[in-house]
Amino acid sequence: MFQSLTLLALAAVVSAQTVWDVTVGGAKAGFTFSPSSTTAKNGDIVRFTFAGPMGNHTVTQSTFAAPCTAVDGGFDSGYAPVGLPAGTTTTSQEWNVTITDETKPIWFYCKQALPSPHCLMGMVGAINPPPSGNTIDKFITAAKAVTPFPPQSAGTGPGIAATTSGKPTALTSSSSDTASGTDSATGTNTASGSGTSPSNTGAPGGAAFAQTATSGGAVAAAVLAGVAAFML
Ligand SMILES: [Cu+2]
Repeated sequence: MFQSLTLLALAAVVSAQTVWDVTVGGAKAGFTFSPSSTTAKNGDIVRFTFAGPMGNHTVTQSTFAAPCTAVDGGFDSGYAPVGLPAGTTTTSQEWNVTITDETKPIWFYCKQALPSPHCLMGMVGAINPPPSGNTIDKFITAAKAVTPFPPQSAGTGPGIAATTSGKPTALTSSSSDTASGTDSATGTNTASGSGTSPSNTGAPGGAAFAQTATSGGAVAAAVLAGVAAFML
């Protein structure tokens, strides 16, 4: 146990990869991405958690000019049902976007049309939007002004300025290994609302290591020193 946590800590230190959490829908957030705007560097992961129940949303890449239309070559999570339609799993799902060009704004929306188009309710978001000009606030306003809701198609992928993890995956105990590594590296579990996943409960050490991912070289060095001491 300790050794695997140590390896995870080392991986976090070496990659310096940051995971940014965005909640998709859910009881608290409603028809929104929360937060709606994220700033992320190349190699960083934006982890979308389809929170439920209930909801059935998408994360679909669009453009500033056409907020509610899938852009050619853009990413598309596809629908991630959480308790909706009835009978589907009520387990939250997660889906990762990895940034490949931090200089380009990434605009996205939810293409769900029921009970009424989520995009027109302002269910849109951005990664690395400019602080002035085409801002996230203007994007949200533009989405709400789209009329009529355009016909929807699947994104053709793989993503513009980003790549994805494939299809959304349910947060289950059997699939927690990878997530566990990510969680330990970033310490963003509490913010994501996924605290019930097994990956969080088994690793009191994870919280300690989490700080190494965000607080810089001194702590990283301390961890390495600790590892060295452990190996002696
Ligand atoms: Cu939606």
